[in-house]
Formats: sequence, C-alpha cells, structure tokens
Amino acid sequence: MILEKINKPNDIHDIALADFPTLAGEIRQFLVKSVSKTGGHLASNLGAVELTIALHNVLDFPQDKLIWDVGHQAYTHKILTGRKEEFATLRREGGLSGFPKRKESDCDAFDTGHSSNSISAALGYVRARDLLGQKHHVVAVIGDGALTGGMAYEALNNAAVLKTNFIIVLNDNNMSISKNVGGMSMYLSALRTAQAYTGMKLSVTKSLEKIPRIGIPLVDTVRRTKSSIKQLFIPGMLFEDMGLTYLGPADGHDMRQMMKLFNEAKRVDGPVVVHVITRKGRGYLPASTDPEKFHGVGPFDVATGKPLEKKKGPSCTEVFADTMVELGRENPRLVAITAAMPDGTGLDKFRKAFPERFFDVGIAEEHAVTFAAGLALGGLKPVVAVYSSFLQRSVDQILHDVCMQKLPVVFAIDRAGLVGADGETHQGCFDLSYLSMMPDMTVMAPKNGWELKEMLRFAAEYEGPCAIRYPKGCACEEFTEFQAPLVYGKSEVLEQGEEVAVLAVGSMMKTGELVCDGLKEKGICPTLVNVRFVKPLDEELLNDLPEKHNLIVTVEENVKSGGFGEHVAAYMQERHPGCRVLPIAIGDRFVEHGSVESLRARIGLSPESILRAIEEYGV
Ligand SMILES: Cc1ncc(C[n+]2csc(CCOP(=O)(O)OP(=O)(O)O)c2C)c(N)n1
Repeated sequence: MILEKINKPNDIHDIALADFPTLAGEIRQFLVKSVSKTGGHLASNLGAVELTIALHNVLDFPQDKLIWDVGHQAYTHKILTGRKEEFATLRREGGLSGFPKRKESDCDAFDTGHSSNSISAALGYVRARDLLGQKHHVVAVIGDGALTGGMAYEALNNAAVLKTNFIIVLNDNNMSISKNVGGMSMYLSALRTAQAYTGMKLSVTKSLEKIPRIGIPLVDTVRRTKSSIKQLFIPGMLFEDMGLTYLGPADGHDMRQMMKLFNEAKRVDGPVVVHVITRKGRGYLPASTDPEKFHGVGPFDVATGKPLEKKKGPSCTEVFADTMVELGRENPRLVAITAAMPDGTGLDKFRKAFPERFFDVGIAEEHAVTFAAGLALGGLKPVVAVYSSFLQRSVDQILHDVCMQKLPVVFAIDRAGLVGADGETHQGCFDLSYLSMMPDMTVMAPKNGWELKEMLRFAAEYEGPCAIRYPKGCACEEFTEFQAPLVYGKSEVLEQGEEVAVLAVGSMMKTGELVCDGLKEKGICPTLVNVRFVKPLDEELLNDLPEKHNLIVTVEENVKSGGFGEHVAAYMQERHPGCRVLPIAIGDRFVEHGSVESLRARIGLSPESILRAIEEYGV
C-alpha cells in the first residue's frame, strides 16, 4: 500500500510519480470506507483527490499556505498531512473535524465552513508575506459553486492589482450542491467545452506567430479584440481582462497535467487562476451518478450506496416543503428563493410545482435577501429559505433592505439551533440574537410540525418582515393535543402552575417539559409555556407571571447574548424587579462538532443540567 507511506506532511514528496495513480485509488477507497461509517461530505472529496495530490506535490507544508473554500473537500489534504488514523473519529465529539481547523494541524491555514471567502483570506496571507519579506506560496482552492458568492468577486477585484505570486485554483465540477447556476457557471461551461480545442488553440496561435512580420502583431490584435473570436484563441479572457493570468482548463484527474500548470503558476509574478475540471463523486458509482445525494451523507452501505440509518418521522424541512406547495397553490404571488440549497431547504418541491416562481440565486445569501426585498416591493410575497448559520451573511441586508422598509419578506430559517456533526461553522445559534435586535422584525419558533405549518400560513399573510426558525431533523411529533390558534405576539401556556415558570423556545419545548417533570418530582408545580413569538415579547404573559411565580426560567437553543432570555430578563428587571429570571442558553462560546444530544449536555442545555442550574440558582 502506497498510502501506508503517508504518515506526516510532505511524505508525498518521497512517493514516485508513477505511484500517484495507485495512491489516488487507495485514498478513494479509504474515503468511501471511512465516510460510509462516520458520514460526511463524500462527493466533493472524491472529486478532489488528484487535485490535492498534485497540489501537495508542488507545495511544502506548513510553509506554503493552502486555503480550501468551504473546506468540505479537504479530506485528502487531512490524509496527506498525517491525519489518516483519526478518520474513524470524523465529525464525532472530540474527533477530527469535517472542515479545516488550524488547531488540528499547522497545515490548515484557515478555518472554513462558509463559502466564498477563500480568496480574501489567501490574499491577506499574500500581502502579509510580501510585507514581511517572506517567500512561500499561497494557494486558494475555490469551487465553481463557491465562485457564485459575492465575496469571491470582491477578492478577485482586489487581487487583480497584485504584482506578486498568488495562485487561485478553480475546482470546477459544474456542481454546487445541486447543479450550479448563473452567468459565471455558463461562462465556465463555455471554457470547459473549449477544453478539447485547447491544443488546437495553442497550435493556431503558434502557427499564426510564425507568419513573418504580421504573425505576432496579428496574435496581439486577436488578444485585444473585443469579440468572441478572441475566446477561441485565449481561454479565460474574463480573468485575463481583469488582470489575472488564466491557466487551463486542465483535466483535474490528470496529475501530471495539473502539476505542470501549478509549477507554471508558481513562476507568475501576479495572481493566477488555474482552472481544473473535476468530476464530483469520481470513482464511486453511487456518488458519481447522484453527486447531490452524496454531497453530505450519513453512514451508508458501500455496496449499494443506501443509507444505513432509518428515517424516523417527517423533518421540519419536509413540513416546510409541503406547506410551501400548499401556500403556492393558494397564493399565485408567493415566490421562493434559495441560495444554492434547493434540496437542503426542501424548496425543490416548490420548484417542481411552480418553476417560474422559484429562484436559486447561487451561494449568495446577501443578494438573496435584497433580491427578496425587490420582489416584495414589486408586488410579490417572497419566502427566503435558508440555513440559520448561512443567514449570518445577510445581517445588513435584512436590517437595511428589509426591516428598515418594513417589507413583507418571510425568512424560513432551517437548521436553527445545534446541528451537530458539521460543528461550529454550521451551528445555528445566533439567529435569535441578530434578528431580535432589528426593529419591525417578527421572530417565531414552532414547538412541532403542526405549529411550523401554522406559522408559515400566518407568515404568508403577515405584512411585515417575519422569521420562523426551526431545527434540523425530525419535526417534533409531540404536544399534538395543544393546538391553540396562533395569535400575533402571544405565547401558548401548556401547563398552568406556580412558583417556577419555564418558557421554552421552539426546539427546546421537549426539554422544557422534562425540566417541569423534574421540578414536579421535587414538589414544585411549574408553569410550562410555549413561547411561539420570540419577538415581540408576550408582555401580557410576562406581566401576569410575577403574581404566582418567583422564578422565570427561559430555555432556548441560541447564544445567551441578545437571545430571548436576555430580553425577558431586561423586561422583568424594568417592570417587575422582584421577579427573578434565569436565562438558559448557549454561553459565550462556539460549539464544536458532536451529536446534538451530547453537545446539549456538555453546554448546559440538557434537562439534567437545567435542573441543576435551577437548584443552584434557588427557587
Ligand atoms: C455561505 C454558505 N452558504 C451555503 C453553504 C452550503 N454549501 C456547502 S458546499 C456548497 C456547494 C459548494 O460548491 P462548490 O464550491 O462548487 O464545491 P463542490 O461541492 O462542488 O466541490 C454549499 C452551497 C455554505 N457552506 N456556505
């Protein structure tokens, strides 16, 4: 096994070039076997095996800096930098992260998880290198999907004026998670189809150059011509015109070809884009035939590619997806927007039903939100479906473009709260804070699938900015006996008691109930409230509580700072200073990867730890 010889960074330099294809095959087998047990991002990693080997061959670690955009495709990089043995712990608590982590290895130059920032970070490294008189190479690897994100263009624009070496590898597999979208994607497709003619282009240019006297000026003229025939001679003109050298397109599974281009790129005094064409899921049939399904997977059977975990009940995503189709039928003005996640958000159902009312804008959350603002002003009812952590990208757009104009945009926020295995970049635990601070925003959190549907129906009619946040995984199927009609700004009292009132937000409802059970065992008869509206606060309820209660415990899967509990505490401090409030929320920290259940226990969100906190605080 060649792979056995890879145990630390740069071991690849001792492997004969002739053995590289065997090594690539062994890494693929290792990845499939390993991810089939732990789950993880498979298709992107299978597509980037040769690319990573080629890069490691021409770079030296940790001196050279390699920044992976999103970072979900960095498994081979982890293997080649001595972390092979830790793959059994991938994405488990205390184990190997699914993304690059500086604290895991000094060969990981930047922690990533959110898309389209690699060129910015790498450019920072380049400027620092130059100012400090250092000589290493800096490489950003960005996918064609990530290249739909605005930050990538801001960085390219900034990089274009650089006079020193900076390598940007464009890993183009024609896919985001789903099929890639938009004008850049179309442009890259044109470059890809030109690939077969690259040899011809070069030889045409060379032949023209040989024509005495007029040859070289002719080639120069063609280079400068502002017409598409230029494209025939020089691929990548868009980048070239911006001031970046374009090399490629290269076959991203041909390591010799790539290494030649990377070595060439290292000699350029300026920014270079090396365009490589890869195939997502390559080498494992189930993944190459359905790369979307194998983008991120749970444990699966290697022989069939079928998932090993049985599906439990319907997920919140499915409830959202079905409700959107119902609402779309009822209201022809309802439109849906996703930032490159039609499948993850469930909007693919809406797309099938109403293709002309569905918009995939690429990995462009900022644009998605302001685009929705325009749609609303144009007379439509937009629903932006997005994961909580990715919506962080759009805080100013929500505030400045939506809330300030009180526009009726609905934010359907999936993966809110802890998401588990993807770790700190993906935990959705800030949305209640950044949404609650915005004037005119309404924020809801459903206790179960029924309520999510009700909230969506409510939001579809509501005439201002409004957000519904719901968790990853199965929609809670409990509390079905509680179906009080949804009233704006009102919470739902599930159990009336005294002494302690537990106010639980959405995904923490079950935990709230278990806390109440624990209190009952101690002889306390608590009140249990389903908060429903995080904003506005249900002031009527809060004003009534002090009469029979001396402690309010709020429970939410969000950071404490700026969360529901802090707002309740501030309100009570002002209006009812005698009533004590214990906000249970995520502390001032980032929460790493692990199962949601064990993470909750570790950070004080399990029923047991909440009961302990109440005891310590004193009833
Ligand atoms: C800001 C942000 N939005 C959405 C995502 C979810 N996401 C992860 S990978 C991915 C697709 C990336 O496509 P590409 O860069 O082409 O890489 P590939 O998976 O095709 O290798 C998306 C949308 C993200 N990581 N960050």
